[in-house]
Amino acid sequence: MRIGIVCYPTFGGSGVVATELGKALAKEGHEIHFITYRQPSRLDFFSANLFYHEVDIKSYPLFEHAPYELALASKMVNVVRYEKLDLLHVHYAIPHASAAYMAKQILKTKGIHIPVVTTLHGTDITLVGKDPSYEPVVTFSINQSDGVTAVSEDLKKATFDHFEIQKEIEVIPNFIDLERFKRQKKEHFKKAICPNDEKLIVHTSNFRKVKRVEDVIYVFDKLRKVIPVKLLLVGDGPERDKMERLCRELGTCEDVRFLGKLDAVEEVLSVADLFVMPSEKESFGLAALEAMACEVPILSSNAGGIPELNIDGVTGFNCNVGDVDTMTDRALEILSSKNLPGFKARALARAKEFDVSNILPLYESFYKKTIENSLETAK
Ligand code: GMT
Repeated sequence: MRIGIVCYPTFGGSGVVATELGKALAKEGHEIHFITYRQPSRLDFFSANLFYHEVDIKSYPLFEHAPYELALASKMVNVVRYEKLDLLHVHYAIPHASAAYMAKQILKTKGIHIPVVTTLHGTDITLVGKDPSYEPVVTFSINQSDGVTAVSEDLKKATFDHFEIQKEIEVIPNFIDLERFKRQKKEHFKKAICPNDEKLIVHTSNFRKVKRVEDVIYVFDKLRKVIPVKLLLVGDGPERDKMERLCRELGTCEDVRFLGKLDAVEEVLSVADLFVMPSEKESFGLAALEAMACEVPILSSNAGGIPELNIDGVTGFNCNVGDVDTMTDRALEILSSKNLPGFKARALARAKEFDVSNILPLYESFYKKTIENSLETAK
């Protein structure tokens, strides 16, 4: 198939899933055309089946906000037309699903039919999408998509709860490349961070409010009063300064390191003993899956779709959002030398269920079904 993939080319989960999906599809022989405003961060190599089309967002003194959606829709029209695409797959509803709708209508006037698949990732539904300033467009463009997928059962339910959706939604979970995400021998790195064999806690995120990074720090602060521990915080975002201040207030700075955005996050995960994801909302929790693939148990909140991934008492624990006391108790349970090896092994076993080789065929058959159904409807 010739597939156009539209996504945010950032470190965010939806961009990562879209990029990895495109790469995996290309390996299977499909021709993949990325349509984004910047080269996606994990797409910096040559492959015969991968193409990149940059959305050129022209500004003009009259515009206070450059019209991204129009530039994107125009680019989609041209790529579908000249590259003869079979399908457009847009990731994150805002504004990608409505731009795809516009492109589809323009192409129709040229006698070209293009089926559109929209994948809902999380905040496009649970936070931004349901805001009254976007809701009508989000509802309309989901209903106009030829196929809709969501990354968890919980996100599917939230979509039906918050929007008037007449479409079926297929759940296709996030996936992981176990070739890349696996525990590597990085003993020298572990020794440098934990010279006295401390347990290593890791959190990775985009430091948005919804991630509740402060809970990671509060849990860590309680833990370090009981056992020797160190904390690595990977990623960057709006809450980072506040979190650095909190560490200073709590006096934890000497045991905490902020590493910023990292490409090779698997190297850090390879030396971790516990991954903490206390999010307020989280449709799936790709970062937790990456940790599990590196044999790291998960201490998480029970928000959104996280419990569909992190099995309570098996691969880690799920606690109520903000309940840092219970989180600390659970962390101690996981980190005890009696329990830790079992949690690590079960985290890996669970991650294997989400291997890309299991999930890719779900997307391929969804594409085929969507193309067939949309051709029927277009007749
Ligand atoms: O994690 C983020 O905030 C980024 C966000 C995105 O849309 O880029 O991630 C969402 O999509 C990921 C991939 O499907 C999911 O694994 C994350 O759980 C989800 N984030 C939230 O729901 C907050």
